[in-house]
Amino acid sequence: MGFKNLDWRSVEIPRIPPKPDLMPLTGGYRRTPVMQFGADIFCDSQGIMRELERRYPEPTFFPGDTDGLGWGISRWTDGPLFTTMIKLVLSATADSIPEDFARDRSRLYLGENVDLHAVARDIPHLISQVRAQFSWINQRLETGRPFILGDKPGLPDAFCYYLVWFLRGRWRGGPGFLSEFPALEAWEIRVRDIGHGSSTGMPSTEALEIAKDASPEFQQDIDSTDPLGLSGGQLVGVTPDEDGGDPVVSGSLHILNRDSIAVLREDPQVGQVCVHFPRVGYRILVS
Ligand SMILES: N[C@@H](CCC(=O)N[C@@H](CS)C(=O)NCC(=O)O)C(=O)O
Repeated sequence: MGFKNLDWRSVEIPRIPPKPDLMPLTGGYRRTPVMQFGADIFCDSQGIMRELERRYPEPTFFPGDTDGLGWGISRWTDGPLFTTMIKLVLSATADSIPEDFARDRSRLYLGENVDLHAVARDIPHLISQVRAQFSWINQRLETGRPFILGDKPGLPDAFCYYLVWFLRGRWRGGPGFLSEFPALEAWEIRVRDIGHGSSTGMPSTEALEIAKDASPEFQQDIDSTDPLGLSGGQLVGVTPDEDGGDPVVSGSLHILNRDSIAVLREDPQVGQVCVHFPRVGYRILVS
């Protein structure tokens, strides 16, 4: 939001389910963040950023003709690197965070019945893995350019920044760990200074009213060459493609292309909504 200098409304949702004012909008998707434009709901930061780039192309998330590269980097930062960091931070904080929160997040990211105390025995190894990967970001920034892609901020800065924010703020060892990387720390301040645009708080019930008063903006658009061979209007389910026990969002297929999936669904509280997901990292289920 800050890169594109946007005015937006911010709705806070509960940290763990139930999330009663989110479910009517997403149809079951429970993760954070989601973005709403009227009756269109965009799930996952990947889907959110793609839509922001489409609506607000300038300044671009892809400065210097770097299209494509940022998405590739996101599969590393949001994938294996994030999972390793989650193991490290959750197991290192297991005794100091609320039990229901620890149970929820370890099931979501590490699978059912994971023993965080057993994971904690691996902390030195986990730190070694994160350390090497953070040193790659640091090396990139040591070249003297202010941002990861060069002179202007772009998608990789956002995808790397939240990891640094997470380590610094959620793990007692974070500040000491990060102090090994001065170029990264200087970049961290530059990205922090970009800020979040201008946001005003909004009650979650107002988000439901907005969806109810709006209609989905998008026409049906199905790629006929898609490998799954699906048709518009077909009943499908969509769920994150990891074993986190995430619920399946069901609806009629409305958009299907290389990068996006969207389903239309009806909800008694908000009427018809269109729920959008990125393609990569999500699985479509057909009954
Ligand atoms: N790939 C997703 C991951 C989202 C994710 O796992 N977010 C965490 C934020 S802590 C979450 O949703 N945790 C569970 C929750 O908020 O209920 C994205 O980039 O948006």
